Amino acid sequence: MTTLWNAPTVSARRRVLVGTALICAAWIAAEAPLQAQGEAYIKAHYTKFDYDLAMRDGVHLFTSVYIPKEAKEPLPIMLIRTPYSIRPYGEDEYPKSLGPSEQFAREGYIFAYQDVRGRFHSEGKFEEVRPYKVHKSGPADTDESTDTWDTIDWLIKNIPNNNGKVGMWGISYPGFYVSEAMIDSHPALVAASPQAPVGDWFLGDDWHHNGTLFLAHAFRWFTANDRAGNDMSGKTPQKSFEYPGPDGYRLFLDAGTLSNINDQLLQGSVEYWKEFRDHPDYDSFWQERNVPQYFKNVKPAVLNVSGWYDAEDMYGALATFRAVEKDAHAPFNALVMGPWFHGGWAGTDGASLGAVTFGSKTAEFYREQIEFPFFQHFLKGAGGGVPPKAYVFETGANRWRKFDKWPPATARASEVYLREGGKLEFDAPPPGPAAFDEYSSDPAHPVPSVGYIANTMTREYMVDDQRFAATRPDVLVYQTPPLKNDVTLAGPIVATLYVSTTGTDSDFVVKLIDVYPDDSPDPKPNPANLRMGGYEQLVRGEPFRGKFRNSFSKPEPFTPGKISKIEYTMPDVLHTFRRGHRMMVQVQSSWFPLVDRNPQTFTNIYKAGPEEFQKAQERVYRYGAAASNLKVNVVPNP
Ligand code: PG9
Repeated sequence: MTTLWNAPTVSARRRVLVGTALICAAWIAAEAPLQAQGEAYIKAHYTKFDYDLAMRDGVHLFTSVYIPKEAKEPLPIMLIRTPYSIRPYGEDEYPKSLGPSEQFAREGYIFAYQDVRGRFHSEGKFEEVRPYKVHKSGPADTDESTDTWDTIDWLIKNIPNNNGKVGMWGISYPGFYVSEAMIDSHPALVAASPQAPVGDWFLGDDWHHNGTLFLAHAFRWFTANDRAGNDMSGKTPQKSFEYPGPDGYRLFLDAGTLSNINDQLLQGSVEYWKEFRDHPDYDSFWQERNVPQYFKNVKPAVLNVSGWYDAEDMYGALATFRAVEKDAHAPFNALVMGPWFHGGWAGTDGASLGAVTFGSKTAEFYREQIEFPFFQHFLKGAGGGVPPKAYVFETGANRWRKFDKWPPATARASEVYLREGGKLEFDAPPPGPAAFDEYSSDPAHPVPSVGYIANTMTREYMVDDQRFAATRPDVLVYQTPPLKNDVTLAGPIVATLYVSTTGTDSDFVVKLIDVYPDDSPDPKPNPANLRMGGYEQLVRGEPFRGKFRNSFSKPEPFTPGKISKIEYTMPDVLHTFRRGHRMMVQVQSSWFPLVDRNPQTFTNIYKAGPEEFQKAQERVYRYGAAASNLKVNVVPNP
């Protein structure tokens, strides 16, 4: 047995000893493995070394390396790069856990944690989702891909007893850094797991979905993480916004316009708000931050992970999987989707979300049977083999499915149509005459995004009961009769709407819902007083900003009263509507405060004044030439 008590040879600028144990931000908790060993275990089995690693342009990145005290063989290195602080700082301070889950420390991997450029103890200038530089003129030209390359190069040359293989993992923002590492990657990076990585900040991740602003989420995240005056020493907790009360709907509605939210609530303290305001369309600023376009000749094995109910970066996970698949160079590329909220696969047992239960501890299963074996296989040549192309949890039926293609090869394209009398049918409506349903959309009374009081985007909103919305006059409801057989949908859902509006811009929100039978049992015990009979579980919901219907880069006003087609792709599902359940679709023009309000006037909404917010009469058409529908893939049941 080799004893690794000696410090590795240090060619980094200096070793540093700083700080004490520190902060615990709510969003980081999601990443902490549930069954962490505890600080005492880590301290007993690992020795910590701190380095300032010089990048090619001379900027130093702060890196803590944890080395097992005993090892039987050369070991792989697990690297994570984060903007959220690699606390605790100081070589005598140890965290409660290391790696993606407790198995990794028990197995005895080497771990390297790094503050990215410009964050906490690292030098340089931080840039949100720093774009990859396609053309580099010299060593001064760095990006996250080069910073990772330089880090890995130093680690494998200087950390003793490593086996020359590096694995990377990270959830959300750290997932973005894994994606960047996969571009022009260092040859030692052999296994990469981008977990809910940012893929595109305008089309579907975090701040924007199809051009709408995810207001409640952006407001909370920026105030907690990137606001003037935030403490970057890593010694004290960062201060998030002090909400005056629990009611975000009231807070944001009373503030009125987005400019007021910036001026009055944020008091201009979030510098990034300027980017929102100056780039209201999908211009080159956002386009160069689209990460998946850069995946060319990907070399590491890739495990893409996210949750069906990941409200933040499910788009990025699916887009990353598809781009690596299309590139077709990676030695391995697989997709894992479970019934999880953002990061729930790392921080919970995955047995339930909100009112919905999944029949087993799905996240534990993932950590033990999918994630750990993946890294064992590619970093140590050990374990029981690799996961299939798609290892995906089928919600509704509550079982794991394995497919060798995603969406599954057996999936058959089908359409489900909005029909007269609130019906939802697999048969198209008759050719004519023109038929539609209509509602009045009033920005002064937007449809709430949840049926309870909350001041931020909630973890469970993506499975919440939609009965509160179904009863509103500004929400259209279409549903099937109780199903005679199970219906399983797999893959993306394309919403095709034929609409007209009396305004010049409007949002449309499409929600696909699983309606439970009236006799569905309530949980026992039932402390939250859930009523599951007739529960309307959101399966997938996405908004679309109408002015982008022909191009995200060149918005166009609606011609009042003229029928226009809106077509957009909603993120994938694997969901079974059980026999006796109904399929339901709801259509509405606001989803507040999850999504900012559309003034229903063609304008730059970030600068819009109160006078531009006006009521509009919306029509959704449902006849031959204008047959609004959802395009789905139906999978035969085994
Ligand atoms: N979804 C969060 C995020 C990612 C990237 C940038 C900013 C925020 C996160 O949970 O990290």
